[in-house]
Amino acid sequence: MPFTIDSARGIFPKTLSADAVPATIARFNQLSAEDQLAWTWFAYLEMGKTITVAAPGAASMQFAEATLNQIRQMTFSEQTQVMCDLANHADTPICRTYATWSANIKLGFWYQLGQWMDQGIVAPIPAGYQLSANASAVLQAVRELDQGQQITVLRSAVVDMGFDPSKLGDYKRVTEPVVAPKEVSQRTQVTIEGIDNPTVLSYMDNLNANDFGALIDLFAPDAALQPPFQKPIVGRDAILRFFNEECQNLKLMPERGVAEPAEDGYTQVKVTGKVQTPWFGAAVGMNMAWRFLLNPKGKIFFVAIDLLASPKELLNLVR
Ligand code: ECH
Ligand code: GLY
Ligand code: GLY
Repeated sequence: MPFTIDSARGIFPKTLSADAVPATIARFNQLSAEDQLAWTWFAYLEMGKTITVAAPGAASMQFAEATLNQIRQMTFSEQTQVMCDLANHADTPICRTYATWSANIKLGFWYQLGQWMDQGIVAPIPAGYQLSANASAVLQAVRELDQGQQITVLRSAVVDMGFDPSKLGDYKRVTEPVVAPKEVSQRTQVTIEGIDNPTVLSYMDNLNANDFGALIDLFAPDAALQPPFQKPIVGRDAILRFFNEECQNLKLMPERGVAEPAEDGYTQVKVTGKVQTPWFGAAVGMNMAWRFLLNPKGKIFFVAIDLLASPKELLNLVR
């Protein structure tokens, strides 16, 4: 039987992804809006003791600027209301605007609010705020995660706030402009122990070079890409849009891998290594796996990107 996207998702089933991340997010989502905001504040402060956010590029701020200035003019109680509305997914103009933004713009927006909270320009979390017992337990849970897992929980807390985009109807997505691919002279080439497959190597190099045009050419027309803890994104148009909107300036540092024949002339490849996000740079190396299924023409039919349960998983290349 030929591969389907559904059956492809099951390649390398012994890969252990960080299930603690969706589990922690589910517990976070059960908290009240007040607790969610305070929880995020405490988690962010604690994380800040060991890692600092690299200042986001100016580009992401300009799209949120009007909303940020609007919030800046408000009274503390109005500001607190806006932040609670965002956590509550309320139907308000600001929550609707927020829903149109790309993940990176949402992160930049909260990064700015966090700085303003620090400076006393935006309503702080009240001094002496007592987290509920549940929220304290979720804070303890996040302390036990590795840094890559912690920033994944925080990212998802931010991305899921605001009005539900699927209820917006027709709308224009607000995203940062696409960066130009790196000059050929600025490009780097990965080497992966155990892997010489040209498609896999080009995937890494083109993503590192922000060359999404060359990258998408490596995919079959009916391909799918599955980001960590998400459903597959299906078809080249949707995958290219995802690359343009969410994948600029990532740094992929694959280390080792295994390639072997699969059914019907397909090839399955598993690679493990580290990934850095521009938000934290070299301060956080996320432990990742890529599980590729290449069709007989050598095009990517499926690739899953997994956040691994532990560094030990970097050495797990078994089927
Ligand atoms: C404050 C209190 C009030 C409430 C809130 C606050 C602000 C919170 C802030 C949080 C900032 C969080 C940040 C998180 C960034 C995380 C980034 C991550 C990136 C992961 C990327 C990966 C990429 C993998 C991929 C690969 C591929 O091969 C294909 C593409 C792709 C405190 C004010 C809310 C400010 C900045 C986790 C893993 C490798 C799948 C993308
Ligand atoms: N964390 C996966 C992504 O950047 O979409
Ligand atoms: N969406 C890009 C990043 O989080 O690194």
